[in-house]
Amino acid sequence: MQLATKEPEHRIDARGNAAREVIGVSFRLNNPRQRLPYLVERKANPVFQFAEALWYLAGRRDLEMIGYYAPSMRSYSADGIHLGGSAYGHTLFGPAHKGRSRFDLVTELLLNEPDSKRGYLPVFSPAELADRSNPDVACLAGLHLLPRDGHLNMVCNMRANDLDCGLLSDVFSFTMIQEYAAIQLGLRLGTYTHTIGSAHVNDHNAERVRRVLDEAASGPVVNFPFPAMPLDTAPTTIEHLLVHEEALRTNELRYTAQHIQTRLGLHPYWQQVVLLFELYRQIQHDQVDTVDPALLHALDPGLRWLMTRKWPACAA
Ligand code: 5HM
Repeated sequence: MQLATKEPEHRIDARGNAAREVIGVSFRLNNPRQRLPYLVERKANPVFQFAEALWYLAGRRDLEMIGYYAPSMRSYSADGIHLGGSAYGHTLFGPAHKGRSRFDLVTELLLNEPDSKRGYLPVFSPAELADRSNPDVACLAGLHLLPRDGHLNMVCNMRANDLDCGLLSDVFSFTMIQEYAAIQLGLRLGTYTHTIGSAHVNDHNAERVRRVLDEAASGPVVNFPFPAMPLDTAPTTIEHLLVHEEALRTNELRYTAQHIQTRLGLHPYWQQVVLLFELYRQIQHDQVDTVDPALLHALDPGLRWLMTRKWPACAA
């Protein structure tokens, strides 16, 4: 990050975005579960992070769901209904060969030969370049799953990454996909390696990035342990969660913390996500000045820390 702001290798202006760039950047997370930064200058939005991860895991590409959590994504949709290349879950979990997805093919391969080097999930497709006006060309080239010594390691290859806007949510969602894949393969979570071709910061974000870096460097660093995804997480878990997600997104239902904790039949890990969706429903649909404090109280301390900083109605 420091490189792209203080000592850029290049100045680029692709598609009207003036940016500073460094070519060929990579880093590794030894504990990919610690996927969220706790910084006041770069307020992560856990509601969006979980919504995006679930949208991917469910193989979706509809703007209706993801646009509710990130209205800015509407501008990436060519038809106002679907996302294109950035609907990574649709590419990974949708049918690819005789009704089986890329994810199915790779997990079947790795169950039979864990040492394989072939467990690659390609995402970027050359066909995306055929239309010069395509607003949404996949930034993710592919994800490489490498089971070794009982752990599932993953290498992520990105053709391009916006270090201010894209990186945070990409690392969150891809490590969630990694953890989900580890569970399906009966493995423990290994390392996560992120590689970027064009690592850049848009000029209009450079000042904020400088403030984020100053905060990270000056400390004290706030951190909260992120719990492990339950080992029984399966496609049906994602479907079940998304039934509640939709009911809250469309304002058809409203939940109390107690209802979420006692009536939905969800593991406490996933209850946290429904608590976030209900909080967001209160902010978006009820437009409350202050959210229900019982919901905030029921959140894990790390998620509460982020929500109270991100949303004024949670801080009141
Ligand atoms: O012109 P281009 O298609 O490269 O612009 C896409 C921009 O979105 C780039 O700045 C890219 O780095 C950023 N991006 C990202 O960082 C986009 C997506 C969605 O595919 C992403 N991460 N996941």
